[in-house]
Amino acid sequence: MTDIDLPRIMGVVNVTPDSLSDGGRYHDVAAAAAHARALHAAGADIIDVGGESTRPGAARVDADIEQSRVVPVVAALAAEGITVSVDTTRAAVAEAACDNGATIVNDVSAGQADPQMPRLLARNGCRIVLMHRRGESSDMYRHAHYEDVVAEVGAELSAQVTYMREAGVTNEQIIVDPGLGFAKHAEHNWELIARLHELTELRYPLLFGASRKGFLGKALADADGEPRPATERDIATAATSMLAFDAGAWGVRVHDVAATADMRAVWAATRHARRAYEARGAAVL
Ligand code: PMM
Repeated sequence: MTDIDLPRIMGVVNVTPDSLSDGGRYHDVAAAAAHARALHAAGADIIDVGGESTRPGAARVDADIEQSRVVPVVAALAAEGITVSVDTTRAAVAEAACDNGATIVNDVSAGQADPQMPRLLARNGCRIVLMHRRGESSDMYRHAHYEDVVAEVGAELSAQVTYMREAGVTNEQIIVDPGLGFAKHAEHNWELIARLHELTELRYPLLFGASRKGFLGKALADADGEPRPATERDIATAATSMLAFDAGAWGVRVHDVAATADMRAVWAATRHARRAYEARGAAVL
């Protein structure tokens, strides 16, 4: 079945020694590029290349180290016709990646970390993922206090959209992301999932990333309360991604692309059947 408006699968490639679930595995260019090709072959529409870990408590790496990790991988993949996003909060890294073929900048600070980011994007026309977070990775749980997490995430994303628009970034460039796990405790993540459709009212494409995150480990804890390890959270991840598709997400950012692609095939077939049924119903009426 071909369906041009299927939600996208963004496959994660962390070229870092210390990311949450795959740190260290793809720490050189050849290994990272090979992994990215495998994800693309498994059904990823976009490959998200990151060179700096964003896990809670992670220390920052130097900009030139980050750039030297991501740019060769971005260049290799883009040269093969693969759509590439670069997971960075730094305008210099984003610029180098876009100059080497990346077409999306995935900024987990939503443009807050680097004042040069909005102007760069206004100039080079790359799409931008504005992800919600509060504080930096090193201190984000201090800011995990919400009266109404969905309303506050929506309002804070809207403010970042305005900030970008004022610098000349166009509506068409913007993608928003609720930032599961970033300055959010488990109950906040679950409420965001339960009410995700409310964020589609922002009228920007919505990216959703629950892949292998800690709140899934907690939900899958064993009888002693020991959280499920990160690499054993992919079935739960696919379940959350399916909920995101149903809520109208534009795409999901995941580590296990093969499982997500299978899930998407099931979801698309079901949607096709629902639409066919509705069309039949309309004809009868
Ligand atoms: N999560 C991580 C990193 N980058 N980007 C977006 N847009 N959304 C996310 O939820 C997100 C992200 C952290 O996960 P990882 O360390 O497993 O890549």
